[in-house]
Amino acid sequence: MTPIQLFDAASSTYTYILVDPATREALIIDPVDEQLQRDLDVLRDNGLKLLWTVETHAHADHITSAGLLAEHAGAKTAAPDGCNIGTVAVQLKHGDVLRFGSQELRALHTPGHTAGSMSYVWDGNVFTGDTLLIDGCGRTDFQSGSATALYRSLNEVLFALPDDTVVWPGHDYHGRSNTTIGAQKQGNPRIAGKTLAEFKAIMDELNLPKPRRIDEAVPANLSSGLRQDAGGGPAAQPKPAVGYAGDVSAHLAYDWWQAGDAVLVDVRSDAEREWVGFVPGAVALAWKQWPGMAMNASFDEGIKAAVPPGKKAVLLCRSGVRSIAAARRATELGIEAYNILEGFEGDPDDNGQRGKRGGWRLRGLPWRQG
Ligand SMILES: N[C@@H](CCC(=O)N[C@@H](CS)C(=O)NCC(=O)O)C(=O)O
Ligand SMILES: [Fe+2]
Repeated sequence: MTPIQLFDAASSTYTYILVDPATREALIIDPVDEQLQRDLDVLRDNGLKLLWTVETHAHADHITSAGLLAEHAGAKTAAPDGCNIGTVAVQLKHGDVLRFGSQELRALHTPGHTAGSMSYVWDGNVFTGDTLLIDGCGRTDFQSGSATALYRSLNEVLFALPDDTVVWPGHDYHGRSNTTIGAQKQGNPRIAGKTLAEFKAIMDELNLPKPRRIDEAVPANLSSGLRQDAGGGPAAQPKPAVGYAGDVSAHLAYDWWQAGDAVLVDVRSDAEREWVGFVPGAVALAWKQWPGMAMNASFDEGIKAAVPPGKKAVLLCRSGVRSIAAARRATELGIEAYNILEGFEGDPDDNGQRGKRGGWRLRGLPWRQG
């Protein structure tokens, strides 16, 4: 079987969608935030249900859309255990298997580009991230990189796969799509036939410029690409957004609601409203339900019934992420839908605790508990 290979030209990143043909269940490897809409379109056009997002490592050159895909498509997130991506549902160890339909994706720990980097084997294919590139390999000069570890991962892990295994790299900077293990064993100019000392010398002399977006990308990728820009008082104007009407502060949303211009829709789960607190008078319409956080199949019907023509919808969730997904969906249904910034509980502070940095509750707007 062959994966769907997608390309982000700005970072030369390949994203892969793997499909189980019988069930249409799918998995995505290394999705890029700026390509979220493209990837959602591919999923919809092919009738796919996304079960997993998988990272090969914490990227330095682009931001993942894993967190957003979890919100928009209901996928679960997975990443290598050694990459410090604390937000994922599953921390993968060497040999772990992810299942979609009757398909299996097997994780191989291949450190070197970064200490946590993994490659993934699926049905005669291997997705090598930045461990093995076509006639190249990932750099080892930052982010816990090690030429010695990479030499071992290439020779002992990847080159131990059958020669006809198709190699799908994490990047290509010259427009090439794939190669095979046999071809790279034979002809990869950095590694084929090289001693460890020769390989280390080659890697030492690469002198590549630092990736342009490294300072922004690495921290964002450690939380699955979900960046929360907290702070800022009551905003007077909605901020324009892509795919929905805009972002509004909690105060502006409250003013519109009180004036009768907007319907306030709380898209958190029943459990969150019950235990954390709720806004009296808001429409309760979960985007996903606990336990399991499965998508609410009656969201479309519920939002159409809740928001009469001519009124705006202002959508509230815990932190302002699910409400973006819900606002995009409501927009597709023809509703003028806004996301409420910071959500009910706000952003985590330096101790990872919510409730102390922004949010409906902290900003003094009405709510109740129990
Ligand atoms: N120029 C690119 C970065 C290119 C780069 O450093 N790529 C990394 C992967 S994240 C690499 O390992 N490159 C190996 C190579 O080019 O040989 C950018 O600014 O984003
Ligand atoms: Fe990389």
